[in-house]
Amino acid sequence: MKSDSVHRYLKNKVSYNEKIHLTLIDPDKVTSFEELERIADELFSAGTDAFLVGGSVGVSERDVDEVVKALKKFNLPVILFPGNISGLSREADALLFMSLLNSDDPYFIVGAAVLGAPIVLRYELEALPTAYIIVGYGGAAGYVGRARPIPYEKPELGAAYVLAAKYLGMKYVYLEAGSGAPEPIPQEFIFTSSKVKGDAVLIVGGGIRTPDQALNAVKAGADAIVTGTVIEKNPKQATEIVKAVKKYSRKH
Ligand code: 1GP
Repeated sequence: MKSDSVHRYLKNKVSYNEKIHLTLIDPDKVTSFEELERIADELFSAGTDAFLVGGSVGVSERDVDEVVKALKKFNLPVILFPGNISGLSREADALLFMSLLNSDDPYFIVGAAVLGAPIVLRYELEALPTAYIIVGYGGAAGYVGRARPIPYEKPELGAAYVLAAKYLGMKYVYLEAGSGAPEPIPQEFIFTSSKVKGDAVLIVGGGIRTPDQALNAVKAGADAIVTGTVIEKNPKQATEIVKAVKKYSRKH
């Protein structure tokens, strides 16, 4: 999978109005590979569309390699979601090639991308150009990335970032509340962003713990939702979220 096939795979789903579920695995949180494969198998059977692999803290390239190799067995795209250049792996299919648009630090806006780009070329990874926008709580991603998170009460500010991302030619926009956010991004915020996103794929994550919260996000206009923490804390519930998203897709 070394051309634009992951992008085509995801865009094809969006074009049929299918909502995408992305399973996020943080290599720093993996304690047992047997357990990882068991949970990944359940999520695969429930219909998750792809795996994201990444984290903000404590992730080495070797850790990422091992997790990616374990997930490749499922015949789904494995997409890197790197917190830094140590989050790259030649074993993956693609990566969210990100600019953290609302960081105050040029390193996270473009510096890490510059350092990582030659590695992406050498590893022949498919780059998915992604505007990463941190909202509300922000979590470790917001703290490490020196973001100024956009308040949940300011959807118009979020929409201005999304519009800027569109004009910059970003194909993906990721609204991130931060891993373990106490509350997911409100519907009005997602809706306002979805109205201006154009052809970009709108990814929403952070704090989604229940099927209802996942459905709220897709009903408000998210093309894809990400769940991470709930997979670690309550894999059964995570499976229910995947089923709910895929069932909604079939009905709409
Ligand atoms: C974090 O958006 C992801 O980068 C997922 O967040 O861990 O809260 O599901 P959760």
